[in-house]
Amino acid sequence: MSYFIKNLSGEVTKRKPIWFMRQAGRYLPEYREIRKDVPNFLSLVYNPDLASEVTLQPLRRFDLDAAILFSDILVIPDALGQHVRFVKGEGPKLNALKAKQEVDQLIFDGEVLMPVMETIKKTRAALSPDKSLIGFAGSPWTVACYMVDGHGKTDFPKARAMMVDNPDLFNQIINKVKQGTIDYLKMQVDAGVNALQLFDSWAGLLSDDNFQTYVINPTADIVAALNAYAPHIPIIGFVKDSKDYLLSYAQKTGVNAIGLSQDLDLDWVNENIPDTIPVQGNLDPQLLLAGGTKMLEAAERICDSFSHRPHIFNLGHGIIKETPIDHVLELVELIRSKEEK
Ligand code: 1CP
Repeated sequence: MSYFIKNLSGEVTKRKPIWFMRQAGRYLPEYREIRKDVPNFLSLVYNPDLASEVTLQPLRRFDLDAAILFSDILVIPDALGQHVRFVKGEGPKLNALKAKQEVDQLIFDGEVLMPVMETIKKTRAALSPDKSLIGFAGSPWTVACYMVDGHGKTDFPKARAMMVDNPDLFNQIINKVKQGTIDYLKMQVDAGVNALQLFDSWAGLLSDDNFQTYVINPTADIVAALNAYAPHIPIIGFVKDSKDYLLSYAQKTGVNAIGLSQDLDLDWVNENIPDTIPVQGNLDPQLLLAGGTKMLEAAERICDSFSHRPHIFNLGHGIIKETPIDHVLELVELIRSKEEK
């Protein structure tokens, strides 16, 4: 069993598993080289040869324990028939959902996602057995934010308004995303992923009852469905900026491990999240961008604080695209050097 899976299963190991959110992407020149020749982002995601190559790129440079499938959380609206495009410099654009008639027309078509399954098969075949392949999806709340607002880089006012003004319609969207996500993750398991991560990047916009209804409940349903289908596949839940609800999320959703965003104080985590729950994180991506002593000291503190509990080293959010590769090398070297002590 790989060190990554061991830690997700609750074991503490001498070698600390490490991978980075957004480890494939624009900070790597070899990614930019491939990206410049494809007309749009989704045509890269749906090209198994290129997507598999991009998934493997970070593992050629760095001594990482896991590769994360190169795809995006917005393939779910795409497979539901909501047109998704990525505009250069602006990010994702969708035709924002407003009317019930538009929502009624959303029907999940797994065929759209078959190229992603090819990517998983190719990548798994190319990886050595000690390296894990992580599949993923967005959580229904975070994906619904893009479907209702139509773009990112906002705090999703339309989604939050629909949640209040038209809860029936909003629930219909959440349920369609949830069911599509369950089907998609089962397909990923069949294609060969070793673990799954659910990204709830915008969970921090919700509180109290809404956090329970739109973050915890749909996540619990997804986890229950996947556990029934593939009990051996661990699931990591990453809820960003949700400190007040993190323990409740960890206990009520049934995820095997929780991803920690960088706002969480290490002592707070040890005092509030039981040691039996594996954690993943949480170096500030800004420190990786800056590099040097501050980065190394912060990384040491994370390793030391979590040395007694199952822990996977990661960032608190994705790698920033201006990050120098040397900083990533230096960080991985530090984590590896600590194992020899
Ligand atoms: O043209 C490009 O190269 C686009 C940049 C890019 C990349 C590299 C996008 C567009 N998506 C991805 C890949 C991706 N996205 C991965 C796999 C690669 C890896 O991690 O190594 C993953 C796991 C995601 C997940 C994702 N997409 C999230 C959740 C994690 C997070 O960052 O909070 C979200 C919110 C998205 C939406 C999305 N896709 C792309 C962009 C620019 C965005 C954010 C839009 C916004 O709200 O500003």
